[in-house]
Amino acid sequence: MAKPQRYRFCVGPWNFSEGRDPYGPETRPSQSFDWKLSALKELGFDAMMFHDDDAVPDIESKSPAQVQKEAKELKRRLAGEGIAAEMVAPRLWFHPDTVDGGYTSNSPKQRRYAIDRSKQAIDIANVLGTDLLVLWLAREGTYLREAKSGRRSVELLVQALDAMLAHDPKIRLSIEPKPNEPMDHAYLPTIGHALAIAQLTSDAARVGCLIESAHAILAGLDPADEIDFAMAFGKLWSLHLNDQNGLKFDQDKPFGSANLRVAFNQVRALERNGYGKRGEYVGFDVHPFRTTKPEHYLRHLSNSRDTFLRLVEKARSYPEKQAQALIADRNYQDLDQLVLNHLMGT
Ligand code: GLO
Ligand code: MG
Repeated sequence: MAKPQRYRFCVGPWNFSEGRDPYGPETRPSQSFDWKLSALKELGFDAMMFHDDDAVPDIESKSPAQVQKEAKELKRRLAGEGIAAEMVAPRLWFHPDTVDGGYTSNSPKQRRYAIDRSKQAIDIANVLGTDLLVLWLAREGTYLREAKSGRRSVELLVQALDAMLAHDPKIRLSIEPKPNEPMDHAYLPTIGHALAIAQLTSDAARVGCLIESAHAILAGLDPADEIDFAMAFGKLWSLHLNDQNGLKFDQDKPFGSANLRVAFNQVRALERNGYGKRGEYVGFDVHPFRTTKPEHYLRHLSNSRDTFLRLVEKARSYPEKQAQALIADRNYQDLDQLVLNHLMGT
């Protein structure tokens, strides 16, 4: 039998967040990058995920030479701590030139900005020793249908992806779809859309995806099915596990917090597809609840990992034979209860 997978974990600096929401300010002090890095290490996580401006703060005001220099310094720091960089993601939703989206902006100048910034993020990824560029296409959509052409937007997205693929023959692009927020509708709302657009690019083999549990749930989909779908194509290169209580704002709750059974099924899907065997990390895109006190700053991270590992045990001890007998008998009634009993530990 194949050896069971030992998972490796990562989070990003933005997951140590301060509690600000559209209705109120921070509830915890912000922490320095050094603090976050040592917290991540203390927790026993293996890697950090980076936005381009997490890697090089105030990136917009710095020359390409300065950006390279600071990326190299960061690489040395990470190597010294034994922490890997899992991916780099261009932050294409903050700058004034991305107010109408990045790659699908109606302004040619703004589209150029988005592509140039993405190429620079690829250069940073190279310095940090990762071949993974994550694209959360935050504002690639519309607030109103008539503002952009959906067809033209697909073409613009393909042009942008092609420009990134041409910039570096080794880089892999991992699209992180989300159906809404901040936009009314996004152009690539699901994994199916991400993998379909890959086929229109100049090198489909280097365009894959990142699944975030909450984003799948916001699209009305089961994240476990999204995992199976992406992995049937060999295209799940990164993962943002978290949880989401239905069709609300993006909640980024701890993994398993809203629906333990949905979390269990995601872990089962990862296990049956061998996630991690090709070096993929399990990321948690989770945030502390706004009420979380500073002294409990890290609990959402350790709790998410604990739940994940408990569910790995549950997936490995699942009564497969009994389940198969019930499936053969089309006794889904008792199959349902078998799963609940297994999760409840009876
Ligand atoms: C927001 C996204 C966001 C991305 C991150 C990395 O909904 O989940 O947190 O994962 O910017 O690209
Ligand atoms: Mg995410």
